[in-house]
Amino acid sequence: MDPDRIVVLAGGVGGAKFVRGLRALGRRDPAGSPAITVVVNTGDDLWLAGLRVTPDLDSLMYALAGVNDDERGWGRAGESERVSAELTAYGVGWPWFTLGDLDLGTHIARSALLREGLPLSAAVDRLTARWPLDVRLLPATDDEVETYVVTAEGELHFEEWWVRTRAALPALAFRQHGVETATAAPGVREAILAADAVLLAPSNPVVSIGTILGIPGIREALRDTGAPVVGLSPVIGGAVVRGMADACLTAIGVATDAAAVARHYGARTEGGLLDGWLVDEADAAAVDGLAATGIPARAVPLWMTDDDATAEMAAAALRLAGR
Ligand code: FO1
Repeated sequence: MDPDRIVVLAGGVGGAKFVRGLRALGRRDPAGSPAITVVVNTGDDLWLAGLRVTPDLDSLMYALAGVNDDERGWGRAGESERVSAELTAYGVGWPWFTLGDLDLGTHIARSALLREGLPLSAAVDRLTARWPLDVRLLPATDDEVETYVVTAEGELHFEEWWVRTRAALPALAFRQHGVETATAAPGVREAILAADAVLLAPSNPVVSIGTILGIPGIREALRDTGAPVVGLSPVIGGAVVRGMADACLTAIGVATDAAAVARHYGARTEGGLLDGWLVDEADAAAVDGLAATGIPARAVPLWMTDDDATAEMAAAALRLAGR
């Protein structure tokens, strides 16, 4: 039978771990190894030191290539920072946003391809061709749609809010600059409509998954696809697994709670997104309530401690999707 066509909506750090586990699942059964397409958040992207930097696409590319810095969750393993020190000495870029030497190789290559006139999705194909990822990465859009955070001190690019202030400045709102005129990247809608299953990775529901959903055409494709849509909670036991997703959830009035995030995405039968939702065993008590609101749920271990654990989560999500 055709391998399943699975589409994952994902951000960077959590998304990378999840997709690596989903890929590992396929390797267990090569006969049925799924064809995986990841629609990746591009709202964190920015021009810095004259280069186009795409954090979430890079986290996924590096993690799937096995060249990522596993501790930090971003950037390259074995990195050095000689050029970054020079940029800081010249006062170019952000001294608090480190662009490592190997990482700069990626940003220079991408910027060169973009300057040749390639759209971002074509540049991603060129960069990822260097490694056998076994996974297709698609930017959510080829247009520059950047997330800005409205704070009492004015609007900051997401990366400035996230990295320089460590999300300490309360986010009053999130704005996607340029989203009104953006379109989904080539292949995104088609992949969602042709999918056998669509998974929402345990990424930040506001600035990663939410940003993808905000790109015109993507939410409609999710409504129209014949594929079941199943999400995995990024919140375990009332706390986010990593990062500052709770600061983002609070900003949009959503409780940092596995069931609250599911309700935020909404039941597909009620016009929302979800045909199913996975919570961690710590949140098993939420399962019945979610079913009562039209969201079938299961409680399974959701800690992505390694590829095997993550593969089990992915298998549970596909089972819930009725694969
Ligand atoms: N995160 C940090 O906390 N400090 C940094 O200096 C930093 C630099 C950086 C450079 C390139 C890149 O692609 C990502 C980088 N990140 C850094 C991580 C980034 O904030 C995250 O990958 C996402 O944007 C949030 O999920």
